Amino acid sequence: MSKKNNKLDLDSLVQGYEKAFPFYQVLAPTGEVVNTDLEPKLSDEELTELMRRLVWASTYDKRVTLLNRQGALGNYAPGGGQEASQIATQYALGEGDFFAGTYRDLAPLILHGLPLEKAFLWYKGHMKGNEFPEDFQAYAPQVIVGGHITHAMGVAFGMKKRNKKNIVMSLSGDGATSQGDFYEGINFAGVYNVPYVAVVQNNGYGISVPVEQQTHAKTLAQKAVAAGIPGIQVDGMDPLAMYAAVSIAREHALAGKGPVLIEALTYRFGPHTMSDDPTRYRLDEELGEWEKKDPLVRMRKYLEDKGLWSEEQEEEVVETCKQEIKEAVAAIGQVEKQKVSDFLKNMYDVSPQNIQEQIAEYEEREMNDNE
Ligand SMILES: Cc1ncc(C[n+]2csc(CCOP(=O)(O)OP(=O)(O)O)c2C)c(N)n1
Repeated sequence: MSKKNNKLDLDSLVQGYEKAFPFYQVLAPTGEVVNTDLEPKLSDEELTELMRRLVWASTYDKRVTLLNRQGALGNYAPGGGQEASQIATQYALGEGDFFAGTYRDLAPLILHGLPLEKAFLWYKGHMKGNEFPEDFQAYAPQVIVGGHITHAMGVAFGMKKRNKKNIVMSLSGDGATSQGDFYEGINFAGVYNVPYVAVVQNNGYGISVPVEQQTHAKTLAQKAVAAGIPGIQVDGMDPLAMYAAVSIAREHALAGKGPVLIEALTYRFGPHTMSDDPTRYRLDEELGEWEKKDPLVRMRKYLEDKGLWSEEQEEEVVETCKQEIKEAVAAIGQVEKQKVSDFLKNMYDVSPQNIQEQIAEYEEREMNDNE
């Protein structure tokens, strides 16, 4: 007897998923507005301020890359190319909103209020780089991939319980969506309907692993379906689209309607970190195609057409940023060197035997170093 029961077309079910996740864009790479409905209603001053921040972040990225190569700072994960998904998203937050990003998201963390010296100490692995002012609404940069999604959801849960009129926004990479913490975080956020906006910066790679080798899903936005929350896919090279997406998601969350997942399609122009060589896994042509979508180029064009941006304004931001960095580098030069023994002492309230031995060993070395 043959078994015939082929009424269910499973393939077409899967093909339907991606159609449900349209791609939102406001500014085309040429700087033209392609979606007036989504164009954010920002004043001339607010638009100019957004551009200032994009230029500041791009300058910061180039300067810190250079300082790293000169050995003046610790390791660095460049953000160039991702300015729209990092900076325009943070710009959409309100007073008192909480920011949770990764090792790549230091520029938006600084624009959220972290002093530059703290960021530089963090790169150098100094404990003081993790000591934040008590009222600062942000976590230290997360290095455990996906680890901060559950933490961010927890803060949002607390905000809801305390009836705060604020949201939490996390920035993560595509790699984070391959982690259990990501699913647990968005699932719990959905169950408890918390004010949380999870922005996934899909830059195409988790170090050298392309997204297609991380998941069979055609979009990362569709991962929201399993949690029963809205998921949207946005042009992550478009500052206005990213600003609009986070603003809309924020309003949704503040109206008590719960979390939103935003997938930003973006690209990192540089290496994963300064110890990575992207030419070993990416083609120059691919980089060239993404460079044509540069968020700063299209935002500059948009503002120039409105008479709101000039070369002089740009130069002023670049010089200010360089000066701020120079001063911060000088300031951290005055900070006492991080002792490894203090690091070890910070791990446990009561150190186990093996850690005590290591503390003693390092204390002896540090004493000898001082002699
Ligand atoms: C749990 C965990 N596994 C592995 C690593 C090593 N690691 C550091 S960054 C990275 C890739 C992360 O990629 P993605 O989330 O896409 O972020 P991106 O670096 O592209 O911003 C990996 C695997 C880690 N830090 N944490």
